Amino acid sequence: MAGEPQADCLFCKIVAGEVPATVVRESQTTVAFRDINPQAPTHVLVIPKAHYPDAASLAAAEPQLAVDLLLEAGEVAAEENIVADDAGPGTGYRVVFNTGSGAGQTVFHAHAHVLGGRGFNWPPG
Ligand code: IU
Repeated sequence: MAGEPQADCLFCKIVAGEVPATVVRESQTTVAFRDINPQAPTHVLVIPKAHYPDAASLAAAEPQLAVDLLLEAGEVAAEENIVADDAGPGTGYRVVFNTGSGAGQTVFHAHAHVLGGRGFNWPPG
């Protein structure tokens, strides 16, 4: 059934506590943890507890959960002091949903990368 845990999914195992992760935030519907291979001083993954293979299928099935994910990404950025605004020296941050292997997706459980703490180029590589 859509959203149910998948036995072979690494991120479902992190949600279940079967695989360790450095969790920085948890809500009723989401978990945020540090990426094991960080690409920036702050590199946190925000995932829905429910299993969907990518961001689009998540948004189509449970729009409010997709909103929860984005709100949590913003909370992570605030906690990590990477929000650039008049109130602080943050660097600004990037929220990335790699979708499909050609775009760099390697784990097929929806996740937002929250990256910050350094400058970024555009277009992305
Ligand atoms: P991607 O967008 O699917 O490529 O992102 C998957 C991320 O999951 C990637 O940045 C990995 O470093 C990260 N990751 C992790 O944090 N913990 C793990 O045990 C594994 C991958 I495997």
